[in-house]
Amino acid sequence: MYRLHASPDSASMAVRMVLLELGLPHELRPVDRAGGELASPDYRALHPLGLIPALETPDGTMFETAAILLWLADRAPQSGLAPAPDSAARADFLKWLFFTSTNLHPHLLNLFYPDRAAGAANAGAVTEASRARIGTLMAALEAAAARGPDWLSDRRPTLMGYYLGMLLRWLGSFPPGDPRRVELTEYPALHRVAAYMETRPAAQTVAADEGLGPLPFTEPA
Ligand SMILES: N[C@@H](CCC(=O)N[C@@H](CS)C(=O)NCC(=O)O)C(=O)O
Repeated sequence: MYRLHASPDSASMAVRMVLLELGLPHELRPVDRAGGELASPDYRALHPLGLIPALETPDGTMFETAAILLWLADRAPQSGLAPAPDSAARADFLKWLFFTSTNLHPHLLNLFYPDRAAGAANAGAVTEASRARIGTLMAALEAAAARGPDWLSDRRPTLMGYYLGMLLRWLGSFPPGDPRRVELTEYPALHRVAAYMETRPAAQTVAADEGLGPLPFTEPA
């Protein structure tokens, strides 16, 4: 049995969707963010930085969203959520998974917490720099998606589809006119992937439970 430490509309969303997609029994453990639980010694024992998600597994506690997703997919090779370690597509898949987790995800977090990178006085500069970088990253990801790789399909579920769907949701969640906002319609291949992924029962279940709206990836509520 897995135990997922989670909070609505946070990075636990992708892990939760993949657990559901794989039909893996799991228990949700809501984190009391407002109550300061992330800073508590008990939570820091699960995640040294006090971040969501953390997943308790029979092999120990895991953190880092991409690592958790990859670990889950690798343990269910029949699911096809990710190319198997010995498949020809693995190299391409891995490089784009790490590209996403080490570039897009952190720059996106800078848009939400711009004071953390260089202090409150530099928050504006951090926001501007990260938003510009996100434009470059999105263009590269769009080109990768447009090549139609099996690991980022608009016809079947993939690990990358869930991970990117979540990140695209957040990029599209800023109000119209907000310079941080990303218009997903400007990235048609990624839009097609997100539009397919949000129809998956796993995505719909989490969206309903976490109040993310009927189109959680392409039209964030
Ligand atoms: N690199 C981490 C980032 C996790 C992360 O930043 N989680 C956010 C929620 S989406 C969080 O816990 N924020 C609470 C905080 O920063 O205080 C991962 O991929 O798991």
